[in-house]
Amino acid sequence: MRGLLTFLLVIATFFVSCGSTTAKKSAPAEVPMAVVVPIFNGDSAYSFVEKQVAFGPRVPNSEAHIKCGDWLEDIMRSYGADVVSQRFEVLAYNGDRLSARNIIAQFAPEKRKRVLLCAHWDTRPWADSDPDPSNHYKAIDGANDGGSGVGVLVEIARHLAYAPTEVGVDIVLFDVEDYGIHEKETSAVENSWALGSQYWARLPHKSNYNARFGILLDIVGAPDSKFNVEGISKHYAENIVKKVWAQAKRLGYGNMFVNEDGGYITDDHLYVNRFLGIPCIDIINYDPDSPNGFGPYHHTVKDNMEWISSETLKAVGQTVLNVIYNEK
Ligand code: AHN
Ligand code: ZN
Repeated sequence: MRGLLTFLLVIATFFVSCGSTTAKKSAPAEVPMAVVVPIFNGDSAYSFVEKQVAFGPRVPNSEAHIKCGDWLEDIMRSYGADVVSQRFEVLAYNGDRLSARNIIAQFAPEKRKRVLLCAHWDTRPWADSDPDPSNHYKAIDGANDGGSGVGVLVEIARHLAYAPTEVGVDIVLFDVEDYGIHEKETSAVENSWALGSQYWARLPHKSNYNARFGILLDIVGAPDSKFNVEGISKHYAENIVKKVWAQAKRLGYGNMFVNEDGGYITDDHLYVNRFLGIPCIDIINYDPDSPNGFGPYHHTVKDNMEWISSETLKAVGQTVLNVIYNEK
């Protein structure tokens, strides 16, 4: 009897200990897998800005505009995007009839969970803020205003080609953002800015298009840039501002992405929020306390490659990469 009891006890202990050992082994890991985020190359982004500027000012109806649009479609395709362009005619505030093209580069279009990244690729036809009046009707290079946001997005696309994100990504390059009312003219036309995004937000490339959130990049290339929290972004998408600013801080860019209110800018994200209801923020170098809000080069003939810093492009690009690769 005693012998049997001891035997049963030994057997029981064996099973219990086995059981617990097995349970320990198969328990799910407590620490989540770290996400591998590609390293954004600021020099590569810089070269994509340079490339755009080399076409000349990308003013709608110009040869440079057509050529740059073709290049953007080609390079996005070369990175594996499913590219669809929206071609349309639009009437500017001054009666100019413009041939416009929104370029939509879809990565993993079959995925339901999506993130929208956007920038405008056209450039302003007039340097109407230039200190020299003889420049007020000259076109600008738009290295920073236009070129920088697109340069960052092309560099992001280069990474999406070989390192897919968990969510699908749509890179939308808006046309005719910068054909708004000339500073020295008066016009009763409302909403003269951001005509391409107004078109797309009313009639997206896919019916029932949706994305969890959007990030617009505008004027993101100047050295020593500061990105305040833009008002429309905070109004419609404060949690996205927080998500993006937190990533920037983690990466050591907290001095650039500051938690200060930065005024309200009528930009492409307004219509994405208003017409599509997709919470969309604007990362834009605008400081209401500085002499003209934007930098001294803004809408002048000085908006050229001299105002582009690969360090700033890197800070913005790495931040956005970290956001999209962490999205589940
Ligand atoms: C305003 O100046 C009110 N909106 C123009 C936003 C803009 C122009 N972004 C780039 N260029
Ligand atoms: Zn502009």
